[in-house]
Amino acid sequence: MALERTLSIIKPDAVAKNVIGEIYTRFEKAGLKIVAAKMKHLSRQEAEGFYAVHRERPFFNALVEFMISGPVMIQVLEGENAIAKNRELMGATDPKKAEPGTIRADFADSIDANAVHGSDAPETAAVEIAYFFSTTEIHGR
Ligand code: RTP
Ligand code: MG
Repeated sequence: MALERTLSIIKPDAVAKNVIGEIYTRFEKAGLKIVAAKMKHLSRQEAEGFYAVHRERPFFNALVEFMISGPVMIQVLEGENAIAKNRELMGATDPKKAEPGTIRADFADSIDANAVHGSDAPETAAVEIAYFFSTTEIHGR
């Protein structure tokens, strides 16, 4: 297994629910290290750019509106197999389909307000990390 980095976002619904710490604990207990972090209220332009791959999808506008509805907590997670490990911790996109004990099963209310984002592949992880962090802001191995 390779040491990887992935981009994680705690979305506005979970920040509003005051569960940043509980979600961080899950990352840490799973062996994922938080090597960069910032809280940010995304502008519309930032949210649209971040989710540009979904621009043509019917849910794009709702997704952007939701992502700018309040502050988010953005972090880089580092660890063995970090991308897949984080996706496992997150659970399925639709919380109704998420495995019990996953972040989305426990904290998400709907497919739109689904608590967390996580990169889905090494290529997207690299792009998404660079979207929010400069190399000097990342304190990994
Ligand atoms: P994310 O990118 O946020 O980590 O979520 P994901 O990979 O599990 O899901 P993705 O397919 O990348 O979709 C991005 C976000 O768009 C919203 N979505 N809504 N109404 C719908 O059918 C629908 N499908 C996706 C979700 O909030 C999803 O997290
Ligand atoms: Mg995705």
